[in-house]
Amino acid sequence: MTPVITAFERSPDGGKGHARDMRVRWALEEVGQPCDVRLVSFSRMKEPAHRALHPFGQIPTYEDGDLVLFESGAIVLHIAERHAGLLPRDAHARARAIAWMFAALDTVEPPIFEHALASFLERDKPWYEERLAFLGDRVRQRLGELSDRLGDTEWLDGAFSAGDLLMVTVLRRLNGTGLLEAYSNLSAYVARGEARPAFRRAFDAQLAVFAAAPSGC
Ligand code: GTB
Repeated sequence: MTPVITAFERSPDGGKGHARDMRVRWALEEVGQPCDVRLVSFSRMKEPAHRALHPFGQIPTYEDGDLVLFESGAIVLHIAERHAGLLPRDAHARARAIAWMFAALDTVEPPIFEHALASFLERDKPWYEERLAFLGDRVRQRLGELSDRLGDTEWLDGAFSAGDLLMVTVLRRLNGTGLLEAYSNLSAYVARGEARPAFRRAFDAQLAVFAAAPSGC
C-alpha cells in the first residue's frame, strides 16, 4: 500500500521546503518508498475530517493502511524503523541516532523556529530589535555547541541517519540569515544534506506544488 501524506496546498515559504512535510518527503525518498500527497488548505486543516488525523489541525500527517500518524519526527522515526537506510543496525548506534533526532527537534529547532517567527511576525513591535538579538544569541549558543560536536566529521554519528536528516531540515531554515554561515562546518553539513539525491527529489516535489499554485504572500 502506498502511504499518503499531507502538505500545504499553498506553501507560505514560496517553495523553499521549510514546511515540515519536507522532512517526511525526504525520509521517504531516502528509503525508496513512494507516497501520495494530499494537499490541504489552511481552512481544510481545521475541519473535523483533517482533525481526525491531526488533533492540532496541521500538516504533515501520514496514513498507511490502518495507521494514521502526525508529528513529523514520529513519522520520520516510523519510516526509519520500517525501512533500511536511516537507522544503524547496531543497537547502541541506533539509540544514538534517535537521540540526535530528538536533539534536532527538541533542543536545536525551538530557538531557530522562535527566531524565524519573530523576524516574520514581530517586526513592527517596539521591542523587536531587542528580542531578535536575544533570540539570535540563543540560536548562536546552540549552533556553537553543535559545531563543536560535529567538528570536521561528515555526519553527526557515523553514517548518515534520520538524526542528520532532521538536523539538516532544522538548520537549513537559517540559510541566508548569516547565523548558520558563521559556522563553516555547519554550513558545509547542511550543503552535504541538501546535495543528497533523495533531498533533491523531495525538494523538487514540494517546489512543483508551489509552482503549480504560487502563494499570494
Ligand atoms: N510539531 C509538528 C510537526 O513537527 O509535525 C508541527 C507541525 C506544524 O507546525 N505544521 C505547520 C502547520 O500545519 C506547517 S510546518 N501550520 C498550519 C497551522 O498550524 O494552522 C511549520 C511551517 C510553516 C510555514 C513555514 N514557512 O512558510 O516557512 C515553515 C514551517
